[in-house]
Amino acid sequence: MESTHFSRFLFLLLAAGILILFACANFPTYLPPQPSPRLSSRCSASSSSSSNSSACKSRKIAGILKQPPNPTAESRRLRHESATPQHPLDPLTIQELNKVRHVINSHHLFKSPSSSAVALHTVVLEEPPKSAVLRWSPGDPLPPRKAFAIARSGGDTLLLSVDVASGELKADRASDSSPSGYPTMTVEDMTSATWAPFASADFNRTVTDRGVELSDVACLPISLGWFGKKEEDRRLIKVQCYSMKDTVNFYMRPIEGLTVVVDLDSKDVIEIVDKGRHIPIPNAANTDYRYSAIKKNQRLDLVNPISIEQPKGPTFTVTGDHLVRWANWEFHLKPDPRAGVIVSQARVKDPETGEMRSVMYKGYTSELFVPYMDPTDAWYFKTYMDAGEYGFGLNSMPLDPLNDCPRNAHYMDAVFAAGDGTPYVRPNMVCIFESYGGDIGWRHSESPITGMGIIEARPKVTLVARMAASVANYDYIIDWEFQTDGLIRIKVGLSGILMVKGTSYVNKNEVPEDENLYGTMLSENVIGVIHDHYVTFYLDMDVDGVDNSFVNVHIKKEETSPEVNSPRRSFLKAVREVAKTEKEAQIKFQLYNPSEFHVVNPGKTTRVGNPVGYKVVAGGTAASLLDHSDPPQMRGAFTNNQIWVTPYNRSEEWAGGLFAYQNHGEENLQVWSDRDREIENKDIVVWYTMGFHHIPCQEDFPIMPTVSSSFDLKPVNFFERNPILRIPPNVEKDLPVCKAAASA
Ligand SMILES: *[C@@H]1O[C@H](CO)[C@@H](O)[C@H](O)[C@H]1NC(C)=O
Ligand SMILES: *[C@@H]1O[C@H](CO)[C@@H](O)[C@H](O)[C@H]1NC(C)=O
Ligand SMILES: *[C@@H]1O[C@H](CO)[C@@H](O)[C@H](O)[C@H]1NC(C)=O
Ligand SMILES: [Cu+2]
Repeated sequence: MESTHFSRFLFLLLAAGILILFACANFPTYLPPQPSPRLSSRCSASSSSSSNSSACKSRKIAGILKQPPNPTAESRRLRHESATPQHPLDPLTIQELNKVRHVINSHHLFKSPSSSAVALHTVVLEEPPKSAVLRWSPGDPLPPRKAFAIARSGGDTLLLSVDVASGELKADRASDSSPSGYPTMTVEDMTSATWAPFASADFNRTVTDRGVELSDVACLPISLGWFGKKEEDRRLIKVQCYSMKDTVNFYMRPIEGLTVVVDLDSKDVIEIVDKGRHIPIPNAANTDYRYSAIKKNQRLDLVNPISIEQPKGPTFTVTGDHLVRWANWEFHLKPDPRAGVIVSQARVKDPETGEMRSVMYKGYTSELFVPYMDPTDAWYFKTYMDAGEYGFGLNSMPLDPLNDCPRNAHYMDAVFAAGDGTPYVRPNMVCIFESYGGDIGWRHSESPITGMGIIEARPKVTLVARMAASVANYDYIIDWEFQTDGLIRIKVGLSGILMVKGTSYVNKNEVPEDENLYGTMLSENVIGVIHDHYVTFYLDMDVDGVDNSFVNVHIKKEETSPEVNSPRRSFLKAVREVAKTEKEAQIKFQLYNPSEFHVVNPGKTTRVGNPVGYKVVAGGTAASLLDHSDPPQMRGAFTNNQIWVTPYNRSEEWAGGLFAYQNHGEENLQVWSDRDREIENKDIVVWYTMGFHHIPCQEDFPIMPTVSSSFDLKPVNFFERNPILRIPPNVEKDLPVCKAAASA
């Protein structure tokens, strides 16, 4: 019985880690598009009166792939094992990670016979200095390859820099630079934490007293933030458990009020609190979300199958696994265990000169902050930082072809290091695809009054790079979408499963008027607790060069002056104010005192004299309303403004601090920005926070339909004119005829 329990549960957790590493091979390996002419004509309109859906399908696959679409696990492994870096920013390869692991393990710092094995919380490329990357061009030798690692050994946290070629290792004690906090948990930390409670007879007894068989218990590792003395000087975690009897969706069956405090280093159970004995465990009915579990006669077939066809194959190429070129864009894309994905050196082609012009040096999800709004014992500490505490990339699972990404997608694997430094492959972590949702790129038609008969319209096709993280219950989808008109849209989708609270109530009408549920009744005995989500992006903008300025373009009402002699009493004008120092760029959005936020290159102007720029355009968002002295908000202080601008500094990458875990809030974006350094005509970094207030509703049960929001980086006087003026319209003859099988 025990072994069933552990194996079932281990699978859930290690799905995040090691077990499936080489096991998931059912996906195509990408190669640059070289459509075979013979095959591609089979489904083109001119000769395809006999085409049918299967003809389209076989052609399309042939257009994307040169190699068989299903590499074996073995061929995937061999490909990664022989990979060599091609670009200064390419992630560490399997060979490099093995070398680094060997250097660390054989270093005298970690070889003391008494010390327990060193745990590696991070092993990633230490990116070369920005100037070296900017100087590099294809064909040049790569700058020296280095690894940055965070190691814990004997209770100390060390920052390591390892030169891959020479094996030279430099170490710094983390406490010298960061007063508090611990590194991102390893997958092994999370796994061992969920095992730890079972070492306690008291825990076992409490669970069985609640009527749950030990073989049905699934536990989650919950970061506990920092609230004072209790969370200081030792690395801790709180473990809460669920019943997975009769459902895979154990999140809907909380053993409410049971919290086990575990020491993450020793794995000792420190405290067991059970304040929920009177609360029943919610029923399993209607909680399963798997299609295979839906009875055949209850399945909903609402829409016909759909996909997009690319008769000439995809337009993009991926060189050396990470350099993406599409239409007028070029950028470097790589998975990262903490950030998820990192987009670097995004450059767009100027249609007038053909020159590739720099837009952004580096962009990624720097931190997430998810505070729950329930101050009671089993909930107050739930104030997650999913990147710094859990690893946004570590928790990104393989994408599901056809459903997570369309059929024309290319997949990129991640190579990460486990807690002992062993490299592993996370297949299909990122997908890249061209997207056409039927939108319009630009259009105009002339009314018949003119007699001109003009109708001009262009389709909008974009390129999307996508990842999806499943941080325990919750799923985050991050899209970087590039448009041919120069716009970059960064989109966040929330889906997955709510973290719910058990209650003895089965209906709202039983709840006394003065009782606060801290959320919404979603089902019998289930409350969806109110919470926020904040996602903070690091955007090192290099608009047409490294030195940029941040301009607040105030939109102000002006009263018409009498000299103008106009019947109008007021109008709007744009007042440009260049931010000289960081504090002038701490931005809170205001609907009745609006601004545009431009990043300009003051050294470059257009033909008619405007500074070239990109603007940050907010989408739907939310601001944190928590008290600034509330401990979670002190740690999450990077959400105190929606936009910040800091001078580029290699040590300032993670908005919640390098060591976000149990950090006291003394090292984060707020603290850096309050130094009020100069930012005018300098290499600057823009930080944008997108927020959501989430008041759960019944539709979120048992799994949430995706909610999304986005923001844009949009060219503003960057180009001399509409950069896609000269693109062609779609015409029927270029497109395949794919009839539904039934009507063929
Ligand atoms: C559809 O195309 C396939 C492949 O070309 C062919 O084998 C099949 O007979 C066609 N079916 C119909 C209904 O045309
Ligand atoms: C608690 O239960 C688990 C699972 O049945 C078992 O493996 C473990 O030994 C038990 N712990 C104690 C202290 O009895
Ligand atoms: C760079 O950042 C670190 C960490 O915030 C800080 O100690 C250092 O003073 C910064 N350097 C400059 C030049 O601002
Ligand atoms: Cu939510």
